[in-house]
This record gives sequence, structure tokens and C-alpha cells, in this order.
Amino acid sequence: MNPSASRQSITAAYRLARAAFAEQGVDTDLAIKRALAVPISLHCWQADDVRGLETPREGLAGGGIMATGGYPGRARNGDEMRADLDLVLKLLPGTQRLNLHAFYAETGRKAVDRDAITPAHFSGWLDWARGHRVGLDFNPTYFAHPLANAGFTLSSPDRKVRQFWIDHGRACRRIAQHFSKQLGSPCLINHWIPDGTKDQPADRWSPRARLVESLDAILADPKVSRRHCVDAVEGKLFGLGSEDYVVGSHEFYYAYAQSRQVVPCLDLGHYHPTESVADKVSALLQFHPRLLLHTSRPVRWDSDHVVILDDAVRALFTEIARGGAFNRVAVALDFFDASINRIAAYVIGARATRQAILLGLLDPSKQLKAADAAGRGHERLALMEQAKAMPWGAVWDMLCVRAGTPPAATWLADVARYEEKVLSKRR
Ligand code: RNT
Ligand code: ZN
Repeated sequence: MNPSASRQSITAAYRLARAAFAEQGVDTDLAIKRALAVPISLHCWQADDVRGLETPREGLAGGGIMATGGYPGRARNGDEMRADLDLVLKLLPGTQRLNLHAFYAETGRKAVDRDAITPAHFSGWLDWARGHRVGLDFNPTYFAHPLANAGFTLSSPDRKVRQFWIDHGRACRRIAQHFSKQLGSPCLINHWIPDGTKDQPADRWSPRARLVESLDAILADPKVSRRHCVDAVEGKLFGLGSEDYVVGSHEFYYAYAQSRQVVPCLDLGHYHPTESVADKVSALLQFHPRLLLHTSRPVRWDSDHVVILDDAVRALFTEIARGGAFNRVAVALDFFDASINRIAAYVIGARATRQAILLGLLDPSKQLKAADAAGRGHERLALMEQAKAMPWGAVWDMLCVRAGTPPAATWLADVARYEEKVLSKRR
């Protein structure tokens, strides 16, 4: 199909779709506008399989997460990562941010340990963000380090180890504040630690008590303003090597966040398979002003498959749309797959996330709620089923066209070209 013909058919299909949605009381033009405006924070770590830019060290524990696969083309340095992300941005409709991890510091020839990193080590990233007009988010890297090998960081029984990680957390908050000031957009900094044990510990209490103390020490920094640096804490049910006990469990962090006025982070891959993250949104937002959401996909014991438009992702954003809560959630991607083209992984996951946002905004909520309120449950259920059959793909294609990005799967051609020209040369 030539581009103008496809443009014509997209316009024609969109007209029909717009009319069909209008009959349900849904304004597709407004939904497109709103779906494009929701920022999605792209995780930098899909580009290099979560390796980071520090000098490689042997024998490090992975911190309970692991990228598997050997597809060629992994980015090997900051410049390659940024080149890859240039293309990713071109293929994504809507507002994007970039989410960095601390071990993507660029320290030149000099090795700088994590407790000593400063904003200067992120100037390459900052320039990139400025050039693309995207905001930056940040994460301390409390894993893949000799002092994380014993399985405990902020909750370690060793005072020196704990202090090292506290200093790292503090250094990271200063960097986050710098990003915010430079870019004029608050930086969300997410604290996730791998701490836990493979098997049942005799003492589940002390590490949690220490974690409270360490986090408090990180947050108590008079030089960092919460207006610039917005802290989030991410819990988990279990990880690789922390199957029995995770110090930073969900309950721990919901309560910690509530009492310290920081943001709870919910990762779609971090719950029991039958638990609905969508259902948690209206519960937590009764008490917390904001939530951070990591879109991801659990498969068996892995929590980090590439996001697809599955029921969990759809339900999550439909729930947010029904509650009118898009201004109270921050959306970030969190997955890593080394077995497929990594640019495509980004595009698939980010597009699926934005599709779910669009679908949420196309939900005929008014009709559904009215049927519910009138006690006509059968009608509500029938309308929910009907909503699945609506021609939303035509609305999505129009969203892509309006954003100046390739519609449907036409972006695959761009990825193939880049693979041939750039990725295949990385050995
Ligand atoms: C791990 C958490 C965390 C990490 C990133 C790399 O289970 O989900 O968000 O994936 O920090
Ligand atoms: Zn996560």
C-alpha cells in the first residue's frame, strides 16, 4: 500500500469508528488528545539488558532480576543507547520521558563508586533529554555490585554496607533534583532494593526495621526539595533468589509511603498471578495522593517480559480512566528481553501501554455506570462485552497519524533498516 492510500483508508476507517463511539457517548477526538498527553517514562535498561555502564565486574549477583537471550545488537555504551533511543522516540506517538538507572553514570576513564556519583556523570543524558525535550526520571541502582552480593543492601546487618547504600540513595536524590531543575520537570526517583532470602529466615523483623531507618536517612536531606525530587518505593512478592522473603514487601511499602508521604510504585509483574493490580488503584488512591505504575508482564517466575496489550494492562488503564485519575498516576515501563530486537521490544511495550491508555479513555464508562446504578447488571455486562468489539484500531491509527508516527506495524520497516545499518555491526 502506498502511504497516501493508507492515509486515506485510515481517515475513512476513523470516520466510521468515530461515529460508532459517538453512539456510545465517547468522543474519540478528545480521547486521542488525552491519550497522547499522558507521559510514559521509557526505561533506558531495555537497550543493554540491564548491564549498566560501569566497568564490568565478575561474579555479581543479579539482584533478583535477569535478562535472558542473545539477540545481536545490544547497546554497549551510552552513545549507542542514546542512538537507539533516538529511533525509539521517532516510532512512539505521544509524550515520553526517559527513566535512567544510576549505573548508567558516565564517569569516563575514572571508576567512580555509586556512593560518589554526581550530576556531572549524567551530563550526556541530560543533553540528550534537553535535545529531545523529554523529562528525566531516575533510579538508584541497589544491585549488581559487590556490596549487594550478600543479598542485603539498605537492610543489611552490616552497618558499613548499609551506609554505602544510604550514601548512594542520597547521591541519587541530588542527581534527581539536578535533572528537575535543569529540565523544569520534577524527577520521579524510584527506590527498589533486591533484599531478601531464598529460604525462610528466622528473623523477618530486623531487616525491615533497618530498612525503615535507612530509607528515613536517605529522605532526610535538607539540600533536596520534594518539589524537585519525587520519591517512590517499589515492593515485590518475590524475586529470583528471594523466593521466600522480600524485605520490601507490598505491605511494607504501602505503609512506609503513607507515613513518609512518598509514592508507592506498583509493578504489574510483582504480584500473585491471580491478584488484580487494577483493583488496587481505587483502594490506594483513597489514601495516597499519587501512584507510580511500572508496566511489565509476568510469565511464570519472570516479572519482566515485554508489555503486550493483555488483560492486566487494559484493566489497569481502564480503571484509571473510570476514576478520572490520569493526573494522579505516573506511568513507566519496566521490562527487558534480550532474545528479540531491543528497539522493537521498546516500541511494542510502549505502544501497548499507550494503546491501553487510549482504550481506557474510549471506555463507555457513563453508560456502564448508569446500567450498574440502575441495577441492570446484565446490561452492564453486555455493554462491556460490546466495548471489546468496537473499532478502536482505527482510532489508534489516527492517533499515530496525528502524532506524526508510523501507524499499525509499519514501524517494523524502520526497525529492519536500523538493524541492518547499525545493530548488525555491533559485535
Ligand atoms: C525489579 C523492579 C525494578 C527493576 C528496575 C531495573 O523487580 O521491578 O523496577 O526492574 O529497577
Ligand atoms: Zn519495576
